[in-house]
Amino acid sequence: MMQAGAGGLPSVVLRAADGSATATVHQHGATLTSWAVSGAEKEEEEELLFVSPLAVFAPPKAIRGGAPVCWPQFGSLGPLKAQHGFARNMEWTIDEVAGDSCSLVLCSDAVTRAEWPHDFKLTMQVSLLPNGALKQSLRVLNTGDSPFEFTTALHTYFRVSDVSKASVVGLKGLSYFDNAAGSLATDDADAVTFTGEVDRAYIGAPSPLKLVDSGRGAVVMVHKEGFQDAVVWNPWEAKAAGMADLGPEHWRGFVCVEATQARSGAVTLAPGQDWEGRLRLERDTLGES
Ligand code: TA6
Repeated sequence: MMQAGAGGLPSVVLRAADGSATATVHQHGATLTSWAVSGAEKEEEEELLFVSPLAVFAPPKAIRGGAPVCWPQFGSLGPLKAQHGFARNMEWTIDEVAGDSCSLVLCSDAVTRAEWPHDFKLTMQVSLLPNGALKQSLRVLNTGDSPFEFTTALHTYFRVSDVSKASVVGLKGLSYFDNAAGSLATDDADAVTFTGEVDRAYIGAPSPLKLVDSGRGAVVMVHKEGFQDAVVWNPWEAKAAGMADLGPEHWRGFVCVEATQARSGAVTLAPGQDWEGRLRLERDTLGES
C-alpha cells in the first residue's frame, strides 16, 4: 500500500501474510524506515529500526536512520566526492508492490552520469517473511558497454534501549579498519560493546551477526549474503552533537550493524553482468538464540 510516510514523503507499507510484522520503505533512497514485529501477545508492535527524531525529510538529503543504501560507494572508498554515494539521495521508482513485498528500481540518468559516468540498474526488493523476519536484496546490473566498480552497504540503524546495553556478537578474531583511530586493528573481544565512538569496518565478516540489547531482552540476527564485510557504528556524544539531523540527545538509541562490500575490495561488473547482496533480519529473544 502506498501512503505518505514519515516526513510526508511517499512510501510503501508492507504487511506479513501471517500478520507477524509490518515494514515501511520510503521511495526516497529506497530507504527501509520501519520494521515492526508483533509481540507474543500480538497487542503491540515493536519497532526494530531507529529513525532520528531530527531526521530531515527533504530530498535529496538522505534520511538519517532506517537502512540507507550506500551505492556506488561506501564511505570514501571510491572515486565520488559524496560520502556513501548517491543512491540514498535519489528518488527510486516503485516497480512492484504486493501485500508483503515490494521492489524499487533506480536507473542511471543524466544526474547520476554527471557524478559517476556509468550505466546501471539497481533493484531493491523488500519482503516480509513468516515470524516477523524481513528480507532485503540489492541487485546491481551493468546496463552499459564498459565495466564498472562499486562498493556498497545497507547502512542499517537498529533501535536499542541504550547503546551501553547493546553488543554485537560474531566478529571476534577479525581484522578491522578503525575509522575513529584511522588504523587497522584486530578484535579479540567476545562482543563489540559501546563505551565511546565505535566506527569499525570488519574485513571478511561472517554471517550471521547478532545484535543483543540486554536492556529490553531483544536480539536481532543479521544474516547476510554477497556482502563480504560488516561495519559497526555509533558516533557517541561529540560526533552526534555535530550532526544536525541526529543531535546531542538521540545517539544512545541506536547501533548501526551494516552489511557492506568495501574493505574486502570493490565489485567489478562487466557489461550485462549483475551482483546481488542479500540481508535477512530476524527478531529473537535473549536466551533463545
Ligand atoms: O558506516 C559508518 C559511517 O561511514 C561513519 O563513518 C559515519 O560517518 C556514518 O557512516 C554516517 O555517515 P553519513 O554520511 O550518513 O553522515
